[in-house]
Amino acid sequence: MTGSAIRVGIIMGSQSDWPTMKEAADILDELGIAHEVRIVSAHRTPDRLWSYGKEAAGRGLKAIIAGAGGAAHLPGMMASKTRVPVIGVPVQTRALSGVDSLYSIVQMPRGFPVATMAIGAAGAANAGLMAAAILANEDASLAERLDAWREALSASIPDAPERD
Ligand code: RP5
Repeated sequence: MTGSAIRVGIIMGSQSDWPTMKEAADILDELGIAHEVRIVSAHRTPDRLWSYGKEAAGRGLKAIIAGAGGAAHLPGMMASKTRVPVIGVPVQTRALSGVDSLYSIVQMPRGFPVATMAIGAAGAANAGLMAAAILANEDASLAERLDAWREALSASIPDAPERD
């Protein structure tokens, strides 16, 4: 979803992160939250990272979802450049299963927090929901949609497991 009132930025270090980060975009689509999706790499495009962070608040972004894998400095570097809340998604890697990504993102020094999600697809989906929760504080209509989304999820859980 794109448009003039973009409220959430989804950024990722590489095209290879997209299958994971799509989970966040799908949640934002489901909840009707205008967002943009960009490749911004801490290592490969540092100038792009800097200008994105510098302009984020002025552009009206309310949350930034940042996903990266391996030496995943993107969320932390973005948090250092903007006061817009940054939600970090550790992308699952082949070599170390995403533990490297998680540790790179979660261990921020005092002063520059990153809200770190779980490794992989569940973390990306939860990042979308976390951004929605932040926005819902100031948006009654979105709050209703988010409550309904949560109720539907609860209703989809059976009382007991199927036994074979
Ligand atoms: C990181 O390196 C990206 O976030 C990605 O998860 C990882 C591997 O990137 P590619 O080599 O697949 O482009 O910067």
